[in-house]
Amino acid sequence: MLRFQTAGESHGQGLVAILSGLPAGLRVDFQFVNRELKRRMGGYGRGGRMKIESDTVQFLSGVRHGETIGSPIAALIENRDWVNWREAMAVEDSPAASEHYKPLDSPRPGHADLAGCLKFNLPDARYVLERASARETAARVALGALAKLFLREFGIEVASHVVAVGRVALPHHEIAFDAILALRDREDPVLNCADPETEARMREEVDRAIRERDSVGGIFEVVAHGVPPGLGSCAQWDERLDGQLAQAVMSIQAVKGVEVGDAVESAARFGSGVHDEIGYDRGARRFTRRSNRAGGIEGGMSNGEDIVVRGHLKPISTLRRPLESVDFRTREPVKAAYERSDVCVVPAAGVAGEAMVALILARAFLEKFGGDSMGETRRNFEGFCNQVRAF
Ligand code: EPS
Repeated sequence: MLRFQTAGESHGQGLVAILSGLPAGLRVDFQFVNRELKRRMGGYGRGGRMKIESDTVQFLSGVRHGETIGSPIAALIENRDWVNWREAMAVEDSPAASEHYKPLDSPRPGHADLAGCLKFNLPDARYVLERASARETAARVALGALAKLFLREFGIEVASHVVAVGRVALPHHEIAFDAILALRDREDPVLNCADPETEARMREEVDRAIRERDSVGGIFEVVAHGVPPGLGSCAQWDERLDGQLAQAVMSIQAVKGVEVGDAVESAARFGSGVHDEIGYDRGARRFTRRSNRAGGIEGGMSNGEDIVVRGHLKPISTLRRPLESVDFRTREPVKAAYERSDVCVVPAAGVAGEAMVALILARAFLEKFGGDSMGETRRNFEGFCNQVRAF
């Protein structure tokens, strides 16, 4: 079974992650993994922190001579900002602490500050925000890159694009998969939107948030192309692929809603205008669809069409124009804390979304096809493909 966990605080020494269950014999393209980390750092509306960091991964175990060996893979990404915080984190009343470490005791509405302090019985929200921070998604992206390399061996690619920033939305959703995939090679992702005219308006929306000392959310869409039918299952609630994807994408910091296919639009339509009619291509010996409003999943199982998952992001909760809060010590009304922050993170969240979708698909793939080595997994996969062709 493919499993992973992450550890690390935003201003601690670094982030670590362990992935176990990948078969032996998968070639690891280190440049690809680091390029994925770089993509996550980019996008218009990022704050000062990203000028400090330069995320790269070190694999401490599980990879030898550029290939997986079947043992757990441990990954490390160092925090460059740690240099500024090292002393402050170690000794609370050091000179560095007074410079860098100000207790955060006016919790920000929308952030983990208040709920986390109440839960862990901590007096200072900084202890909570360190782990709640979206910095943690760097670790997920490193592991997600490995999941992508694994899926790629079976002809599956996962990519994302931004379909809305604030009030500006992509007017049509029929962006070809190749156009979404091509966004990955951009030097500067800007807002990771495949339509230049919409992207320019999205940029204006971010500028407006900056001008108004505010923040802005939006919607990213992750598309997985080349997924075989039969991943996930209708047999049990927790085996349903859409349920697993929804949890994975919802777990990304600032995501407050997850949509599979055209779920939101479909809820307002009659069934005849929603379900994807079925055809058959005798030449290719495969079932076909004229539309993909189901987002590639029916009955909790992949149906062979592109898997489409959207994450709806709330705006970042650290505001230059802070909302009302209460001081932890005096219980008097105060403005919520402000500190260095991003204004818009929708493209970065999309990269984290790709990682989560890739990890869940890789897990579902290995549940179906198994295998301790790539050769074994491939044999099992090809056997199933032959069965589907002969159906
Ligand atoms: C974050 C606050 C900012 C973001 C951070 C998430 O960090 P800092 O407080 O160091 O300026 O930049 O995101 C990342 C560091 C990252 O790598 O994505 C928050 O409060 O959640």
